[in-house]
Amino acid sequence: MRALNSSSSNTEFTTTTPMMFPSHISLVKESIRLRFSNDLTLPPKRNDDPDTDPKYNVIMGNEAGDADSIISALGLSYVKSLSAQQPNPPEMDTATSNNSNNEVHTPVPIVSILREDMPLRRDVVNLLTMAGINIEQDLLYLDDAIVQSTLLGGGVPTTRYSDADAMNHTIITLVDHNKLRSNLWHLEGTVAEIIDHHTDEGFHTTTTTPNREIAFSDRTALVGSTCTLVTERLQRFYDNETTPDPTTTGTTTRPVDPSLGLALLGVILLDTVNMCDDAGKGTPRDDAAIRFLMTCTDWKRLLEEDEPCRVTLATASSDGAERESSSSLDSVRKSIFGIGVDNGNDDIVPDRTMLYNHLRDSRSDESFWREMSARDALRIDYKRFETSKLIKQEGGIKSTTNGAFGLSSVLLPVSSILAKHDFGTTAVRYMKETDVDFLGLLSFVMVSNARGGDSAVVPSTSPRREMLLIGRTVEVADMVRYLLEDPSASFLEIAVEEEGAGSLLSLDDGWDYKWLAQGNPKGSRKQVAPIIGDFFT
Ligand SMILES: [Mn+2]
Repeated sequence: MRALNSSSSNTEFTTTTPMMFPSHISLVKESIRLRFSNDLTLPPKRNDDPDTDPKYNVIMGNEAGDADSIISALGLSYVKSLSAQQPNPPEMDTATSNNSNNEVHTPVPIVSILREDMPLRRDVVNLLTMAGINIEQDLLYLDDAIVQSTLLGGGVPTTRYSDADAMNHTIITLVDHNKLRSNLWHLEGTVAEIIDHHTDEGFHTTTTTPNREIAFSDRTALVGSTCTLVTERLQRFYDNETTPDPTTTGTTTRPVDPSLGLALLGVILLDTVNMCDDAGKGTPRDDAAIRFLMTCTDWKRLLEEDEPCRVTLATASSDGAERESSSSLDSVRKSIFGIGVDNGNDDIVPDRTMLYNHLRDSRSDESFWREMSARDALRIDYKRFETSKLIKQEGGIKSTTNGAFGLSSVLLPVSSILAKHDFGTTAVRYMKETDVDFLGLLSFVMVSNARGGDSAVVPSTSPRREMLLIGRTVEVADMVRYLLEDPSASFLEIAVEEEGAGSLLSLDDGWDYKWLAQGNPKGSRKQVAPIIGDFFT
């Protein structure tokens, strides 16, 4: 029984024809499920040769688990599996390829959030569904039993291996962050690769170039999206893969799988605000990645009736509740690809503004955010940061901060957040739950500049950022002074929001809040987090 499963899972990963992206993703999950659900019931086998057992490379994004974190992990897994299928180029044959890191660890992407939180990520759900991936069946989530007990439990089942062997069987690749979250810190020694665009927190220093790619320098992200870094790897793979085409005198490159192309493109557009200059997120590297995906993806295949992804699109949500969204996705897909419009049939390319608008709207849908509970608004895009300072001494007053703070990104104006039922109590409870003494809400909304309702005129919009700080009274006052006066914070152009002067939020004694306007819309959490972190150190 075991031999059968073992050999079948081996052949699944050595196929020579590149699989579709959705098939790859669901097959990885299925093979993990088959392997571990059977093995868990088996008695220990002393004579197993650990070298013949599969080794895993768990690829995971950050704990906020936005579209970039989730899809860069899935995409990197596929790109890695493509590369592993390639034989060594001749000049790098056995004599010179002595890189022991080439040992094959099967990439296993996991969604770095709780399974129950996925429906809150409406942009991710829509994008993955359009790409033909079933978010309930095809994906492994952080809190799945199999992930907790095996992949992130220190390795494979301990009945079968010593701890050391188990560690050797699982390595971790961090995408879209560069420090393993604290509740997985026991796996710190297994982090083998980092692909990220946040400020380098200086951990896991055994990872070195090319296994440590952190595209961030001088308080600036060099790419707007980790998916751009994944796309660059995909492009390098295709650059190397160009093969002679016997039917012509030139060479041909297999086009990019359309499900992968759509997923990566969607995230890069979201993260760069469709390369909008005012938002200041996109860089030339993002632009190049967008152009590569637009031109080198086999878009036509996404629309062919008999393709697996096409079928999935029609049947992804067979369980009633989501059936309606499936058919509305179908019409979205039509608008993005201009189906029904005779465009010569040869140059089917997604309308990137349509794609961006659809994803942005599904994420920032105002009624969705307005109806969301205070707790969900806090946790939908939350990150916790730790600083080295555990006790802060200020003017002789010993504050009780533990130096950890949380930042929630929200897509509602602060005024709407404050109006949520029981927001103050909920926020303080959430701070205790996540063990932080200081919480920042970072609000980002697009405000319309257009006056009047002339539908022929495309309304212009501009980004607006605000902050809401909650913490101990002394801490909040010090933080506000620091943000207003310290030169390192000046580029954020912080001002006190006068509207918040009154008592809009009732907090317990010793707690306070402050509502701030941020003049510079380009300061996102990536810029704000290091500044607030500096305050505590
Ligand atoms: Mn990112």
